[in-house]
Amino acid sequence: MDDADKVPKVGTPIPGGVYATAEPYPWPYDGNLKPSNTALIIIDMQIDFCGVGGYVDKMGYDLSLTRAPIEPIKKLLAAMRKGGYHIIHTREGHRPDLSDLPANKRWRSRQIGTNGVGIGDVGPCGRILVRGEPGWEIIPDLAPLPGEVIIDKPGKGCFYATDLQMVLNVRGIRNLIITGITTDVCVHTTMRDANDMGFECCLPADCCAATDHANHLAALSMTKMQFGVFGAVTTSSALLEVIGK
Ligand code: C5J
Repeated sequence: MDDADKVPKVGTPIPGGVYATAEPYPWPYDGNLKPSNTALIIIDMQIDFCGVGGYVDKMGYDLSLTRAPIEPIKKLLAAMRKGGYHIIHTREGHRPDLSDLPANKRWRSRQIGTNGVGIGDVGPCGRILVRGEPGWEIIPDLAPLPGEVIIDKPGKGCFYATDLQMVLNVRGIRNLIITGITTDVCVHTTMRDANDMGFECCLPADCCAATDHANHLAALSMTKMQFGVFGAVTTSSALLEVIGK
């Protein structure tokens, strides 16, 4: 046997480890998956992104796309709550006085919104993406329970201008199961930042969605490059196999 034979094959699971089937490697990389070090992050499942009359609806996108992950997330959330995992919800939104809304973000949103209505303006669900308005609320199907962490963010990534990193560190969380909408925007920005900070991330493909399905698929595909450049891609059923039903 020469030295090359002694090196474990790339991606070989560690005996006794706990892994979910995932691509391009069984997740997490070291099989260290347990409730105390793992969080489910549910990103921006707000009426503005997946409800009738919300921001995404006003922009004219197909709501069935951003609503598709609701049921898979619901199932995963129930199992992870039961298993005692950390649950973290996020909401994108701005202060009512719009002091945290960059002018270019507002301008762009007004170009695509119906009749020039954009972020901060009044739509069918109240002022679009403004904290405290009906459209900014998380949908009832995925409403946070008392005691679950909610991160309010003014941008796309969940770390920028929030205390998420501190919350994760204080709780000793290392693994992040990242779900929500949209795959190519808030989900990916968060996964990229988390990966740079050393968190071990996975995306359950059926638990996220984009306003354009091709972008969703591309975001999943780019995650898997370079043997998981940002982490791994899995499914809710693969996670439920190891987390419990
Ligand atoms: C977007 C988000 N797409 N939650 N926000 O503007 O992805």
